[in-house]
Amino acid sequence: MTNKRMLSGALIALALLLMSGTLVQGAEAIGVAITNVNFAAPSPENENLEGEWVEITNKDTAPQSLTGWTLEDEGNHTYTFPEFSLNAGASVKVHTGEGADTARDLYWDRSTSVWNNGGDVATLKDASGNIVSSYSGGAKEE
Ligand SMILES: [Ca+2]
Repeated sequence: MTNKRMLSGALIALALLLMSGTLVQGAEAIGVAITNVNFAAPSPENENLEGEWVEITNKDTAPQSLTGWTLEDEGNHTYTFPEFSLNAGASVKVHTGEGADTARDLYWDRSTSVWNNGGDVATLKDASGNIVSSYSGGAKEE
């Protein structure tokens, strides 16, 4: 093996090392995503706000703390997660209305709708304000 070949081999090894480092760093955030939404609760919407929700799923193999994470709409309504851990493979729904929080259901405790039935974007951010996932939905096809 020539010195030149050894050098290029070393560079490739270094590049692979850097790439895998990037993947590991981002893995925590990649595992959690908004997987479904229901922006339109049954009418009259403000009396059925438990039916308006955003579903978040942890696709990772380890539990993920969502404590201090936020969920926002396009109109800057912001829900901040309480102390909460989402188990590996589990989903949780964030309901707009009032209720008692459980492992599968969290409640924003609002008395008015957040998500626009005609189309809205839900954005999930971690406790540092980094965007983890966003989901566009609600627009009805005519
Ligand atoms: Ca709505």
